[in-house]
Amino acid sequence: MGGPTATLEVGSDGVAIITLQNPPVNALHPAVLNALFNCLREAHSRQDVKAIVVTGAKGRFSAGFDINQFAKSGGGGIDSRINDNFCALLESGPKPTVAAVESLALGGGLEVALACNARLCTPGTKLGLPELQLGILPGFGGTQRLPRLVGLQTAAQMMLTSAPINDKKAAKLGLVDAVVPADKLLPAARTWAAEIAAGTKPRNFTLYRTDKLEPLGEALPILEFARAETQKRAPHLTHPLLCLDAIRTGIEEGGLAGLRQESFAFNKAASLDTHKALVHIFFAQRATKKVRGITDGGLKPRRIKKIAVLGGGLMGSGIATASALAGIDVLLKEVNQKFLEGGLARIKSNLASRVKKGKMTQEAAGAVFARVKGTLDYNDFCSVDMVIEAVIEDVGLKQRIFADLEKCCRPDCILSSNTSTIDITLIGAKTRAADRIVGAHFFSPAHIMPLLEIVRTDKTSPQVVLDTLEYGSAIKKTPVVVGNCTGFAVNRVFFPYTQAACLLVDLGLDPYKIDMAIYAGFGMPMGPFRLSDLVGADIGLHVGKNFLDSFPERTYPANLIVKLNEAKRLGEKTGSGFYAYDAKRKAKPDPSLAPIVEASRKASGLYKGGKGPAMSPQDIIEFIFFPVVNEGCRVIAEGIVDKPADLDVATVLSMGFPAYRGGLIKWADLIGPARVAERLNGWAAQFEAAGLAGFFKPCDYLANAAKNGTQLGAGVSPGSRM
Ligand code: 3H9
Repeated sequence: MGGPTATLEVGSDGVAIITLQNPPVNALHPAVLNALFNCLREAHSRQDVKAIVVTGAKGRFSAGFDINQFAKSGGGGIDSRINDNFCALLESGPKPTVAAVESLALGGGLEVALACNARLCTPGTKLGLPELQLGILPGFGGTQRLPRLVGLQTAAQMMLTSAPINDKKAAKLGLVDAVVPADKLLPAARTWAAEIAAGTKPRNFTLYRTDKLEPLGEALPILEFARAETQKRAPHLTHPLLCLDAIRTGIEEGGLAGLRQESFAFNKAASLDTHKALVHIFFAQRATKKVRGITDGGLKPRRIKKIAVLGGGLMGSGIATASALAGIDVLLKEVNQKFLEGGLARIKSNLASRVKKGKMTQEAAGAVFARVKGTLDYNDFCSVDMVIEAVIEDVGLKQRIFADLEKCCRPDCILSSNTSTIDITLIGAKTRAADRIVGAHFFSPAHIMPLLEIVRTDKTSPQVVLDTLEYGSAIKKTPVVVGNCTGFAVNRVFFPYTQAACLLVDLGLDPYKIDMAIYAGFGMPMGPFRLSDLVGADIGLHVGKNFLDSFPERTYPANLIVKLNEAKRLGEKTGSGFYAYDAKRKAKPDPSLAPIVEASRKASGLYKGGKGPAMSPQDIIEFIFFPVVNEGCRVIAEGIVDKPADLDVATVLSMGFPAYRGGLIKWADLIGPARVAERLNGWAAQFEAAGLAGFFKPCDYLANAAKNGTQLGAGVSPGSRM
């Protein structure tokens, strides 16, 4: 079993089989590409070979270029000596080539197949060019060959969305020539290749085809429309436009000119921070499931087959929905029949909405719903592997529930709480089951939001953390293991977010201008005030109080949220908050907010009149996010996250921090810790007299990175404090 390579085997039928070998996904490591090139040269030169089949080892064709190479290059672009001559040899060498594609052909993997003279695939195969997801574009001719096989409109859409298509669609579009069962794939590909060699099947040279391309008069408007839409949808991104440039050159000047433009565009995209950020997130997301002391020992996860959810409210019903969708049996417990029916109805409605969106059939939704059983007592709790408590945030109530659970569940049952604010240790204080108690913090709506914070205490057993990780993956969440502290990781890191925004308003800035800077200028899904309206000002006040109690030295007591509560403007749910909401919940700036803003400014004592300090959108972004970075650094230093990259994933998947900025800590590293610390120190000095220096002062972890020129993301957590 050597390293990454490609091997050549010539059969008695004169067909050479070249196998890409780099399991598990046969990523195209430079060694694989060089071996592919050498195999092709040998096959083309051998007298006993009349045709060539390219396939992948161990049931998978290829997931594309080896993304580790991008990470290794530090994002400065991959080695320009990467051998891409194999494409020309595949397409136009002396012998015909056929790709035998099993299971997946993505990115460079699909590009290898596109360069072959024909393609066969197995049922269930996924084919796509997802490079844009990594901040680059297809670099092995995909921008030229895909449009020539499936038409410009479809190809542009496949590249711009990064979404793969299945075998059926691929066959319909002409992307593959036939779909063949896995056990017949190689024999069928051999025959196909031999027939091309014999002249009984045509040999297609995709790069030189034009029959599938829309006429120029249609093609250019398609590209212009795609460009306008892309700029509207992703105004911060350059690489999709570079991809469209390469496609356009090919359409206007031919495939060879298109290849040259593709190469230029690829190198340009690979040099941008967006690429570094997205590659970082790709690996960081997969690494959240690898936790020191949990997954690196000999422990084996136990499968969670049945759970009980306590509370059928918005969170409980969402958790039950996600679990039932993953094939897990669910017991939903409520305190009375009316609440139970309400909870079950919410689950039904969650499933109905999936049916409406075409994500599942009515029949499948019925089968999922049948996995959920309602109950008003603990009688069946001895049959469950895990309980998730999702009742109101009342410590006394939760303690009573956990004491009951200890009595009626099996001794190996995991007892978890979905609390977002209460100390997990406190919740289990009235039990002797501390080793089985863990936080399972979902984000609303729980059946849709992809993140699951798994909160371990200093007593939670590694086995319980491992099982909960497994459960998180099973229900298709990205699980991130965090320590037990106020706000855990996500809420803790984001507490200065709204507070800094409120501080800016108290200084005289317009709240809508602030929201615009964060939304349109930075790329968050919404600004802090729109978010506050979505969450509810009452919840904001409650959570803010928690932080004030826990971290009084660095909390800005946001008057604005207090005043909104006094005015009963709680946000979307009351029809007004920072914004006014119409019947369709569309937000509009609201002039009647002015007296509340005025009252808050007066109470703060910070307002000096006029429109406040002159600040550019970038200043606003830094004023709001640098304190968030600072708190993120404390979370890393305290070992609340297993590794800094976990915080990047958590901020992307919870608050919608743009993935193309790499998540909170990667973003700060790309800016440079020294600059972040310098600005924070500046504000700390500026606001010292107002007693707000603590809100800005860089923590030791950040200050040290700034001083030593190290990266925040490079810091290894000293082990969870829990
Ligand atoms: C490209 O091709 C550029 C070219 O056009 C031009 C270049 C000049 N490389 O996701 P999983 C690893 S760019 C290296 O957990 P799944 C992955 O990290 C590439 N490693 O499994 C993981 O490792 P570990 C364009 C890769 O079944 C393991 O494989 N292609 C690559 O849920 C299993 O992965 C893409 O963007 C790779 N290309 O999903 C495809 N792919 O076990 C990206 C995977 O150590 N990949 N790994 O954590 C995917 O979308 C999914 O991984 C895939 C499998 C669907 C393939």
